Amino acid sequence: MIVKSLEDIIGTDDHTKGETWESRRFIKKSDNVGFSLNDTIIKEGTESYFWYKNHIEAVYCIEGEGEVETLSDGKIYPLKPGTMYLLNDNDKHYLRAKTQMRMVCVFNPPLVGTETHDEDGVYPLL
Ligand code: 9YT
Repeated sequence: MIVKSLEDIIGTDDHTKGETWESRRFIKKSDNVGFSLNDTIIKEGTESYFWYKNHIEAVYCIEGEGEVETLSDGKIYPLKPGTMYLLNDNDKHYLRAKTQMRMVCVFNPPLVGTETHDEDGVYPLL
């Protein structure tokens, strides 16, 4: 069994930072369980464009408020603690944080842990 706390991760190599977010990597590809799990902060007042064309991501909001918009149809879904979205069509999307949001993110295939978005909002398949 593997047991970790947020304080074990903060400030280590498993604490990855992007322009609008930071992510604490709890479970990574090296754990060999078929998915990864992150505790992610989305900064207040930011808009991010993401496209996980190589991954399926489930996102569960546990703190804060914002919205996610799917580019294909322009639909906007409000986000608040207790709301989950699943990008099951590798959906291109905008994520907007009205206040700082905290999200639990699960990826399949699992992240190696060092991924950050390229200019297309994509994570490489590592
Ligand atoms: C919700 C979202 O996609 N945030 C960007 C960071 C990513 N989820 C990650 O690497 O944890």
